[in-house]
Amino acid sequence: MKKYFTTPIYYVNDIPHIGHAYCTLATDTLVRYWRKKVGKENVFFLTGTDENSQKTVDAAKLAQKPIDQYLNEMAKNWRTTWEQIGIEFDDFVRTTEKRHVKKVQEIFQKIYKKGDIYKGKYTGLYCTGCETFLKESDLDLNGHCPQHKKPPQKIEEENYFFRLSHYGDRLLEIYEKNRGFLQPESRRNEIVSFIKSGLEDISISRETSEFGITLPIDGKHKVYVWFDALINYLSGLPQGEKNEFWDHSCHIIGKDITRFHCVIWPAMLLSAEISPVTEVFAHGFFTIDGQKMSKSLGNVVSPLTLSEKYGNDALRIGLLSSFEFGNDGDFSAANFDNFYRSRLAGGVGNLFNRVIVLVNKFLEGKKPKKLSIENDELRNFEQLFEEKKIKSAIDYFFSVVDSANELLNKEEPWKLAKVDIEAAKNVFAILLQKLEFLTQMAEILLPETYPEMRIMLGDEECTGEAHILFQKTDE
Ligand code: ME8
Repeated sequence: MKKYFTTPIYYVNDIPHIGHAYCTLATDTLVRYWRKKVGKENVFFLTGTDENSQKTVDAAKLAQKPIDQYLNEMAKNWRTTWEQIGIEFDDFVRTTEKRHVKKVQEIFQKIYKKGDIYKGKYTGLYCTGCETFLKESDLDLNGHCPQHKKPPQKIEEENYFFRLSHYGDRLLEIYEKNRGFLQPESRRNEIVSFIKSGLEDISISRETSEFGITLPIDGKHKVYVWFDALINYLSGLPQGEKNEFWDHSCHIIGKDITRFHCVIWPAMLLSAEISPVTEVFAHGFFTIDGQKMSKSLGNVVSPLTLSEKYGNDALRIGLLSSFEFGNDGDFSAANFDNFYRSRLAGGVGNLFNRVIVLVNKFLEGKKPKKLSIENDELRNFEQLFEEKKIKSAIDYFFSVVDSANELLNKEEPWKLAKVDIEAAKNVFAILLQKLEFLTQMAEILLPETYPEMRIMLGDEECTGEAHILFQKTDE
């Protein structure tokens, strides 16, 4: 079985914040689940950067840097941030790379030959924040883009268009045949009714762009950033659509970019006669203390700040346990800190330390007879992962931590060992079994703590040395 996972390729006009980290960590966690299940070589994980957009050009000007230098620095920043927080991608694609430019031109030519690209005049309202044209009806009461709170630019230019309007029925057929094409279900319903309301052709080139991939049929035009960016999913996979991974693709994205991924992208693929993507999962957005994360509010949180203070595993599991994958939610520094203290340091860390210290003390580290793990327990966890219910899988993990801590407090094996060593051994056997189970789940949920848990659990015969898994942080 093969699995191909992707994240959005992020704009490089700014550095990563925890919204981007949330999506990338969620994808990395799903990837880890599948790597463990079907083998590392059967999973391909792609991420990268979206560089050919007007906002990048503007950001480079603001930073007073030549565009190439700016792009190289920013792409490196994104890549190393992901490496620092423990993301294990198989490839990182940049839309300024040759392999990408070549693929965009190839796909463009295919769609052009099919007769799905034509030249026309366009008058419209362009928002550089969204990198898309907006309709009058999309604007707020002030005539501003509702997301970016800025007036869009009025643009009149000659553009090339893609005949998206021809693909409504075939897109609906995809939704009909493949129930899982877009998840969660609520997003699917939104997009299906959007398609049913009738699709318009879209502009896919810009005459005025200063930067980007030149149209192979007209040197004056640059390929529109979204038409260009979506193709990363093919250019970043060796041999693109010919790679067997392609037929097992899953795009993880935020709900803000579903129309691009679930209407335009499959239509482009249909036109280029490439089989459509298998699955798209659109996750929700979170606010910070109830407010939208934005530079102007000054509440943007860097994933590196959290990982430096609490560690990569805390960042991962803390973000992913805040709300169910697919829903919207909120993030607050106070809740995060509380989660670290009570669930990680006080919960998992304390449990491992207590059990191993006790077994080392009362049984001289010799493991009592091994109890095997119930298959049902593992299957529950796997089921949640297959449904991408990451938060529920984390809750399940902590329910095992809690039940182990309760058992420890109830049975008090340190007292029992003094009066009935056989009874104490039984309690320790159950506790060690629970620790083993938690360690297996931690390989996916807490990948940097996992090796330390293994060391504490020791080998078949004996436990290892006890130590603190989650250090106390400064106030
Ligand atoms: O849209 N909560 O890139 P982008 C959760 N380049 N997730 C959030 C978030 C928040 N508050 N803010 C951002 C682009 N995200 C295009 C993509 S793909 C072919 C091109 C996440 O840098 C979420 O996953 O604006 C969202 O979809 C993504 O960042 C947008 O990143």
